[in-house]
Amino acid sequence: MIDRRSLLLALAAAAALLGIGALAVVGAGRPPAATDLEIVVRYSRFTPFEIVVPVGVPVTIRLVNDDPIDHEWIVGDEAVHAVHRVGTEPLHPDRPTEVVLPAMSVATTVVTFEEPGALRYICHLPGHEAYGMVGTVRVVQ
Ligand SMILES: [Cu+2]
Repeated sequence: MIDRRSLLLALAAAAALLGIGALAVVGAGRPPAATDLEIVVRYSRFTPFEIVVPVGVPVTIRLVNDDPIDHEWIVGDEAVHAVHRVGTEPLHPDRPTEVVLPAMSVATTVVTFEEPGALRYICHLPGHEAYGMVGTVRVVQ
């Protein structure tokens, strides 16, 4: 019979192998740039946490909040996020890059990313960014 310590060691080894496997898959190449995609919020996380989009083309993003609490999806550069971290706007006006996501709701936005590079999408409701509600948009040629 296998003792508890051996079992834990075996589980740790299996987890390490799975981690290496996941990294290998990520390293195998990014998905192609998409103009129509979906981001799901569940347990205060964005899935996927990285999207790849083409520069200069309208991108339709369906935002699905599967949580029983409100969230928001704000995409931009560091300057945009710096403002929102201290922002006092209770509700954002209609901007394609700033979407309010009430509990258990779906919203669709269309954004044209004008420059190649990396932006982030973050939920700036109190504590959510620190918890990990952060993702990356890679805008590619
Ligand atoms: Cu949130």
